[in-house]
Amino acid sequence: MANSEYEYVKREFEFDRCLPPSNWIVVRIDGCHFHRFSKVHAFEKPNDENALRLMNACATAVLEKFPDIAFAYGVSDEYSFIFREETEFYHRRESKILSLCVSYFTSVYVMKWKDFFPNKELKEPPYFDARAVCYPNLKTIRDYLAWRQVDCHINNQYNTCFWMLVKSGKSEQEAQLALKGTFAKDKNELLAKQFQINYDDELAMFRKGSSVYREKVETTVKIDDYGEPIKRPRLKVTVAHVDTIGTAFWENHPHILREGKFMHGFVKKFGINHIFSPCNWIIVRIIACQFDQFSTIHSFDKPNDETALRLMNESASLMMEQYPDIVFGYGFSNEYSFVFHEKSELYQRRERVLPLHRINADTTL
Ligand SMILES: Nc1nc2c(ncn2[C@@H]2O[C@H](COP(=O)(O)OP(=O)(O)OP(=O)(O)O)[C@@H](O)[C@H]2O)c(=O)[nH]1
Ligand SMILES: [Mg+2]
Repeated sequence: MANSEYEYVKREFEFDRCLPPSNWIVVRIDGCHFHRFSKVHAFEKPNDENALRLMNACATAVLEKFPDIAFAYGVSDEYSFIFREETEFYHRRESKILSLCVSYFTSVYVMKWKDFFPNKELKEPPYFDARAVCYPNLKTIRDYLAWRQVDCHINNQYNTCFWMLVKSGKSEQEAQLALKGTFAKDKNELLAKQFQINYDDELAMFRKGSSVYREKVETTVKIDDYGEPIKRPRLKVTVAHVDTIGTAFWENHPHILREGKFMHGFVKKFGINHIFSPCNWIIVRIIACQFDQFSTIHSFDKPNDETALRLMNESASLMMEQYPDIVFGYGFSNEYSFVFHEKSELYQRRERVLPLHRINADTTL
C-alpha cells in the first residue's frame, strides 16, 4: 500500500481484534429472516429436505475451502464451524475469520441453489449473520456441540408434533395449546397414537442435525498397468447425522477434536486482548524499568543483591495478600510473574486495571 498523508486513517483508527490463543473458535452463522425466506420459497414444514441438504453442501464447500476448520454442525438455518485451539488462520483476526466463513457460505448457497431446487427460482438473496465465540478447552467445545444438538432435538420434536396437528386440521393456536406443558414422552406418544409415527423413524438429519468433518476414505488415485485401481486412504469431507452428545462418535474419530500441540514460544501470544477470555489462566508479568541504573544508584551487590531480592519477594507476598485471586508468584532478578486463577473475576478481567499498573505506581521501580 502506497504511503500517503491519509495513511494515518488506517494506522491510527483500524484495530483488529485477535481471538485469544489456545482457545477453540466457533463461528456460528445463522440465516437472517429465514422464517420469511422459507415461506417465500415454500419450504416444506417443518423440515425441507432439499433446503437442509443445500445447507450441508455449503458447509462441505466451506470445509473444503478452509482446511483449518475441523468440524461443523448444522441445524435449521444455522451452522457452527469449529477451528482448533492452535489455529493460526489469518492470525486469528476475528473480522477476517467471520467475514470469510459467512461470505463463502452465502456465495455457495446461491451458486448451488439450482442443484437442490431445479424447479424453484431463487426469489430473494439469502444472507446470514455470524459471530465468533471462543471456548477454552475440549470439555466446553463438546458441551457447545451438545447444546446445539439438544436444541435440534427439542425443536424438531416440537415442530414435528405441531405441524402434524396442523396438517390434521387443527389451527396453529389449537396445536400450540395441545402441546403446552408436554414432555418428550408425551410428544412421542402423541405422534404414535394419533398419527402412527414412530419419532425414531423420522430422518436422522431432522432428529440429529448434520455433522461435517474429514473422514479417511479409500480413494482411487490411479489405475496401474494391469487396469487395476490403486487406492490410498485420503481425507474426504463427509456429512453424517449422528449423536455427538455421547462419547462413541468422538472415540471413533479421535483426530477431529484432538488437543493441540503447543511449542514453548506459544505462550508469548497470550495477553493481546483488552478483556481476558473467561476460564483462561492470566499471567501478569512485571519487569522493572531501567533497573540497571536503579541498582547502580543504590549500590546493589553484583551479580545478586540479597536484600534487593528479598524486597522483591516481600512486595510479591504483599501483592498476594492483597489479591487472593493470585495463586502463584515467581520472581527472579528484576521481574515477577503472577498467576491469576482461571475463575478470577478481578476487575471483570479487564487487562488495563489488573494490579499491574498499581504495582508500577506504588513501587516506582
Ligand atoms: N419450512 C421450513 N422452515 C425452515 C426450515 N429451516 C429453517 N426454517 C425457518 O427458519 C427459521 C429459523 O429460525 P430463526 O433463525 O430463529 O428465525 P429467522 O427468521 O431466521 O430470524 P433471525 O435469525 O433472527 O433473522 C425457522 O423458524 C423456520 O421458520 C425448513 O426446513 N423448513
Ligand atoms: Mg435465522
